[in-house]
Amino acid sequence: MEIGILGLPQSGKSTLFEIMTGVRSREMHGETCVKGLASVPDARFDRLVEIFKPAKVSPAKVPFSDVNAVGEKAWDAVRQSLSGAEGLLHVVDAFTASGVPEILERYRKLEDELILADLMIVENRLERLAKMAKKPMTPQDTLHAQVLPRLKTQLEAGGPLREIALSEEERHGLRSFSFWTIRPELAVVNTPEDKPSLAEGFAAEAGLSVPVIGICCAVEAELMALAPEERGEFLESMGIKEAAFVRVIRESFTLLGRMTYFTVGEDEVKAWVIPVETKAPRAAAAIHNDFERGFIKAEVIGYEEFIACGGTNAAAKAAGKLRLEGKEYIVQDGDIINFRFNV
Ligand SMILES: Nc1nc2c(ncn2[C@@H]2O[C@H](COP(=O)(O)OP(=O)(O)OP(=O)(O)O)[C@@H](O)[C@H]2O)c(=O)[nH]1
Ligand SMILES: [Mg+2]
Repeated sequence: MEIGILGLPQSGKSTLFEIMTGVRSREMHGETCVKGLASVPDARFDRLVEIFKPAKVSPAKVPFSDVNAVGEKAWDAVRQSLSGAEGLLHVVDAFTASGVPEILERYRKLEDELILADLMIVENRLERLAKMAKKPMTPQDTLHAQVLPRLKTQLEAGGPLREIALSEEERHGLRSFSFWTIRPELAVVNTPEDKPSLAEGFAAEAGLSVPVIGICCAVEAELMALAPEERGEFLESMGIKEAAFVRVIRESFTLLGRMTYFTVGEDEVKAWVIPVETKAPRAAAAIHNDFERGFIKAEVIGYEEFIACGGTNAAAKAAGKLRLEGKEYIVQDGDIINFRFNV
């Protein structure tokens, strides 16, 4: 699981990356691809930390990648560095734009390049398939021959591949292409300080099928340069309830279809990241592979319920709210779990 940051040159990619991860990518000269982890903000997690006061605090993390590439080979470097990224964060410079039309133009410029890059891959593959028409086809070839013309039509019409309905099998068969536009995307509009409304203007005009978040990176970089205890006051003085980068991280996390469950105790409170719809033994494997093999039961209580019955393990147990779940249980977002296993 990883999110790649994309955008035209000087759009604020590294600034946003630093705000979210604390890693100073702009100062890492010579490193093409810089990786960093952003903690996923979660009020439930913070509350659990308050309750248990653990020795160790481990929030959920999302890895982001920022690419430092200039010159002729920049595009190749970006492609290579981000080939493994599951999702994309497309940063658009609105802080030097004259208005919504120019922001749209900038967004389209990169989006069209991505569409073109995908189209070239599709055309190459279709050409090769046409040449081997008389040879026996593998199941993979057959799948490509069936699906790729549909993708070609979409790309030629200027549409991203993520808008096409694909079966799980088709999606799997297309994985090796690492298409840009098949991956989930979040558009981030980097607005000028005095015109945050440009982001809504852009979202309304663009009519995209991807989520759009507005952020003023300059202001939020200032915020993060402050000591943590001064940040609340700064936000208040700006009339902001929550920093926008927090929403960017949270939305990125959701974009990849991930959720969290918690393990709690005095030694550690930890948020574990798993795909939605994960069954209990698989969820246990996030902690340790042995937990999946030796899975017996999961002791589960939902976060809300845990808080409602007093916010302690003893109270939850006394109220009979701890459920014992088996192998088929699908873990829910916010579950507090204690696995019973045998290895
Ligand atoms: N006024 C203003 N300037 C910004 C904002 N965000 C970034 N900048 C400035 O724009 C310049 C480029 O920012 P970067 O974060 O390095 O942009 P980038 O997309 O990583 O640039 P490249 O990696 O060179 O493509 C820097 O001088 C930033 O200080 C913003 O919200 N407002
Ligand atoms: Mg940069």
